[in-house]
Amino acid sequence: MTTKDMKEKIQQIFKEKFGEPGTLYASAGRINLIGEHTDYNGGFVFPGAIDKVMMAEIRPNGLDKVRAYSVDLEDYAEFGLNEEDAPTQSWARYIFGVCREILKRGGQVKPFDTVFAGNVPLGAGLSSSAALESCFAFALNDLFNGNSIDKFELAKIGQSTEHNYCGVNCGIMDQFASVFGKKGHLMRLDCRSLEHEYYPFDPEGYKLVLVDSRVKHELADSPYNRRRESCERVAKRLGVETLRDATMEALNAAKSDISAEDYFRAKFVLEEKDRVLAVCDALVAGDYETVGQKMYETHRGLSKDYEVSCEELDFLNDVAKDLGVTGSRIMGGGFGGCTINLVKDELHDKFVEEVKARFNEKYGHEPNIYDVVISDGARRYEE
Ligand code: GAF
Repeated sequence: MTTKDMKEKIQQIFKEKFGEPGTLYASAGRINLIGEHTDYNGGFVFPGAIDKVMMAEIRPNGLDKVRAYSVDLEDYAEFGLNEEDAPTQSWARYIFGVCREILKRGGQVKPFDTVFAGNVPLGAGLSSSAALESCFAFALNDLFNGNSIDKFELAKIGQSTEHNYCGVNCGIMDQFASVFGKKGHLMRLDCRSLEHEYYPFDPEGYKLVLVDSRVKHELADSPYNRRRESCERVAKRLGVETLRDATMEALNAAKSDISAEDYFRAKFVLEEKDRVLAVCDALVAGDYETVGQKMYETHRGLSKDYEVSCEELDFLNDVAKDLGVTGSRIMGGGFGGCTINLVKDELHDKFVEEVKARFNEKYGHEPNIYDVVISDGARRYEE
């Protein structure tokens, strides 16, 4: 659905259910050019917000409960704002979690009515959940707190919602990208200090293409949390706070004390940390061949050492390589979802056609293809 159609649908349903109009807010899904599973290790990532959003219309209702309607799921929930009022529907827990995390920080939230929807594909690794959290964190800050909560804290409110209400022990990348996203720019984010630098991204002669395997990835209760535990065990063994401060020499010296599995997890993270920095230099130099080569290296590491790929994603990566695509890799947490591909303009149409046909032949359905437009993050939606 286009964002404009979605907005109209939300407004129509809000009017039917709750009467007087509220205020519209939106926040974006994200891509990540490179730097996967580095965020919770204190490393670097290179994300940007995209033109697919979660959008909500919201109005304080003067009642003692929040009334929320999900357009996409056609489901309604009501809940109070105390800890014991947690709703049962998992989608409503994202909204409840954001309210609770604001209240825990001494902020204000009063009951409200809301209708929301999204065109960020669910389970595709584009962070629809972070977009939802960031949309509500931004909105409730605007409506009830005079925007006194800074944007760093808004991103942390989304992240804590995942940890405390949704069972995903994620890093900060997705929420940060969704809150801080800037049109036409990727950002290099240091996940330890949260220092970030915007990089204009409009690679002349290339396109970014997402190929969605349609294998649904679900991070809650998934091996995602176990990957993080592996990293934390190794960091502890090496006597550092996070793997950001570890070196390959130290890891190799401790190899005999670490399980083979944990060793390969940590090895991937240390290599990925260096790859992000190499990609930043390559981007500044306009050297997209190096960017692409690093993307392939990331895919190999995520598949063989970090083991967060699946057959379909490896197949997509092989097809990209075979067709001469400059760079291709799994994007996001893994276990399904999309590959991100850096494709020369002249190869774009052939790539899309071939990847659809070959995937269809093998798996009996075509992958979804999304062209990427780097856009703004959380905002009042006034377009
Ligand atoms: C998911 C998580 F939510 C992020 O924090 C990050 O770890 C990512 O997987 C992998 O880079 O999107």
